Amino acid sequence: MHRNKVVLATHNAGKLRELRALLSETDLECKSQAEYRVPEIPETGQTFFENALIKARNACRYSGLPSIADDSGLVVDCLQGAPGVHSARFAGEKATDSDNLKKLLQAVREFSAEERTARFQCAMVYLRSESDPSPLISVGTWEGRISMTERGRHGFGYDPVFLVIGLKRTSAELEPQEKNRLSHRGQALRQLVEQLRKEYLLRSQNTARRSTG
Ligand code: ITT
Repeated sequence: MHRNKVVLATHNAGKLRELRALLSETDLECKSQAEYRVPEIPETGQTFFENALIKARNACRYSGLPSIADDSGLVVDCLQGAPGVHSARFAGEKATDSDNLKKLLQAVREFSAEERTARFQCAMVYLRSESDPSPLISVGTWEGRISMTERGRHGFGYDPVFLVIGLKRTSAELEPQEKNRLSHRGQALRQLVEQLRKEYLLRSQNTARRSTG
């Protein structure tokens, strides 16, 4: 059977791992953008959605295939929503996860545990081609609090300081499957896959109708 190919438009190895795991139960054939030498593109948007579209369009342009992109970040209430769309580069252009974590813990150190409410947000898009005028879109939000110290070894980015609401663990202390079941990215991707299933079903019904018709 023909499998639908899709390029996962990210340079972030942690994200790529999570997206692949979540899509492994579909019949989509996932390609990394490295396979098509897709160059990084500046994320100049003011919203998660604008940036997701910029990345997805860039991947379609270089691969000639449909693509999925996610733009995500951590929104911290006592920091007026920072780091937000700047999460990947909070501590500077070349910042590592560890630099960003240090800067965040420093920035929230004067706030109490109750004041450290935060959420991960994710905007996801599926673009059929570079000029697709109606991408499939979805969002996910995951509520939590910023912890006082780093804990856990799983995940990536801000996971070691994100205390999940209702659990006494950080998202870095969750097994990968559990994180995917709860996370902003998991929520957004499941909604996107639902929309894709409908689209593929319609497409195959139309093809069958044409060939019998
Ligand atoms: P791509 O743009 O190539 O996908 P990126 O890391 O630059 O990679 P974003 O611009 O979407 O991706 O920035 C997302 C940042 O937000 C990411 O680098 C982390 O710092 C943080 N982040 C997003 N989702 C996260 C998660 O599930 N766990 C921990 N941190 C996360």
